[in-house]
Amino acid sequence: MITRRNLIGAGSLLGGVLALTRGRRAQAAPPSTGRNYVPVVVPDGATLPFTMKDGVKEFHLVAERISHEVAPGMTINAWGYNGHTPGPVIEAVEGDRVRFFVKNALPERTSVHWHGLFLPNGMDGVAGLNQPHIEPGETYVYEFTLRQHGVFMYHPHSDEMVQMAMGMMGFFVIHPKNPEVRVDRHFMIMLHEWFVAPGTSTPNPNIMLDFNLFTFNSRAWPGTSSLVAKTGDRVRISLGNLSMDSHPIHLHGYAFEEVGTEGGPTPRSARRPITTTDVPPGTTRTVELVADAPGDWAFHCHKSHHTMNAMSHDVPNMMGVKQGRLEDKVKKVLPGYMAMGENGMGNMMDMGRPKNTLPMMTGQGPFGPVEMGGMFTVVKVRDGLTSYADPGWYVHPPGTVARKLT
Ligand SMILES: [Cu+2]
Repeated sequence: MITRRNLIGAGSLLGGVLALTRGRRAQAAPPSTGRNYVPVVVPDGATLPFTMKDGVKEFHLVAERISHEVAPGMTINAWGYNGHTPGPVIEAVEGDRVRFFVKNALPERTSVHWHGLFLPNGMDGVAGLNQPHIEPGETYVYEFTLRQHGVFMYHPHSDEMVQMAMGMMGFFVIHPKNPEVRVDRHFMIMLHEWFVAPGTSTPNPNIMLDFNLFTFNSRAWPGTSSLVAKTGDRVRISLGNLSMDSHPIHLHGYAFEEVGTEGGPTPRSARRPITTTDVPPGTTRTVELVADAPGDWAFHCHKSHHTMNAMSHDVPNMMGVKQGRLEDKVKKVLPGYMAMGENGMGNMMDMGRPKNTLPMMTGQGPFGPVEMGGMFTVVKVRDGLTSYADPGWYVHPPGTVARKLT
């Protein structure tokens, strides 16, 4: 069977000439304010450096194949930008004139769409519609003025089904020229879902529904870094989604307000306290809270299969079924067979599994196995921090931990 997957890694290396993107030239660049903002924090990721040239912020993006560690024990053949999936976060300020040099080092053509940005039509990046495709080996330049602020994204608009499934996407943060509030910590988390068949290492872009790997910044628990804040910090968390499903992201111990989407800031009159924000495909959601409750607070997608790593979804449902020695008998005819436990699956994670495949539910906490995977991390809030390095597990005040009675 011929599938799109067969094409991954098999593209032709067409030579190309440097071409400039067509489009109207915008008006002269305003004087740049440079870096007068609190930079975002990208757990397990990076921000994109820039250089100033005649009042324009210049950025370089290279679309390329990368080897990416999802968590210790699992590395995949992904596609991304500048060695990263998701690509590095672009940070700039409302009013900036920006110029992007995009080099295509992929085996197939690409383009970059600036998702949510107000810009000249010829800079919008839909290959074929707004510009020619960027062929392998070519470099294109995009240039425009940032006329808004908020949390936006960038991604290919050329064979985007394959390229996004392989990990090509990133945030584009435009800080306000005149910020309303000062934020102490602004975390960026790109949500994504993949299908990597157990025992293999190349994502399959053909999958439409049954994904088996769910990630925060292309990392799966227990490979996700904690989000660390000091008690009293004003914390912002931006979530972005270019996957095939919505992801309702939930924080324990707090209520937060949604302060912005990929369309811009949410008016104050429209904000309400919530504990879960649904992030549909093609959107960003930015939530804000004051970190006034110390502890280790779980932060995760609330679709329960999205906080698990790969499994065989074909296992029969054996909940409550007395299985006796059935599994041994079935294994004689089906050597790979593993029955679902009759009391659940929580104690089954020590069993063998294919190479380069994470345990389905894993991670150790201070009280035992956490039994999570995928889109899961921990917001760690502590009094009197002098550094935002991971502070380790929370030490609970005496008498504040649930205890065994009988
Ligand atoms: Cu989800």
